[in-house]
Amino acid sequence: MAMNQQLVDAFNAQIQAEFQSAYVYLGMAAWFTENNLPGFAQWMRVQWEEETQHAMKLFDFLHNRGERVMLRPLSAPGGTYTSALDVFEHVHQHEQSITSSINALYEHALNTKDLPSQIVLQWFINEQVEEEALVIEIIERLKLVGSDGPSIYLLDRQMATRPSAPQEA
Ligand code: OFO
Repeated sequence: MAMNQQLVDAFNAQIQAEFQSAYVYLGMAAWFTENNLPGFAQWMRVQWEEETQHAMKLFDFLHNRGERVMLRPLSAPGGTYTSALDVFEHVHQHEQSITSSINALYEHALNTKDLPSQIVLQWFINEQVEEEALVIEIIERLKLVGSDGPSIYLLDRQMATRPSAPQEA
């Protein structure tokens, strides 16, 4: 069954938002590399991969529904941060805005009674809960270690152990 055109447009906007997230996190990976925190940089590269997979999940969904993917331009990610904590506070804000856009998209799918869209978006709703919780946990750890060099070093080594994004997003 064909999708409502406004819903298709909103999916395309979400594809852009997911690619934009990937780009923002890649910018943060560069910042961490430049600031001698390779473990955090690795964590951000995995996040970049995950966001790309999120975009592709929506991309494939539109195609499977016989709809058109319309890729939109991305903007340059911000690039100046004052600390690892500052970076993760930006991540938290960013994820909160993504959560709002996913929730709005889900409401749109409900209003148009599009059941397959509702199902694919339920996966994203759960994912956002997990992502926000993970980011808050990192923020709390960063607050705990403060500016203690040896603790930041250990945390950086721990961040490096984040496994690559699973292929099945
Ligand atoms: Fe960071 O989350 Fe995508 O959806």
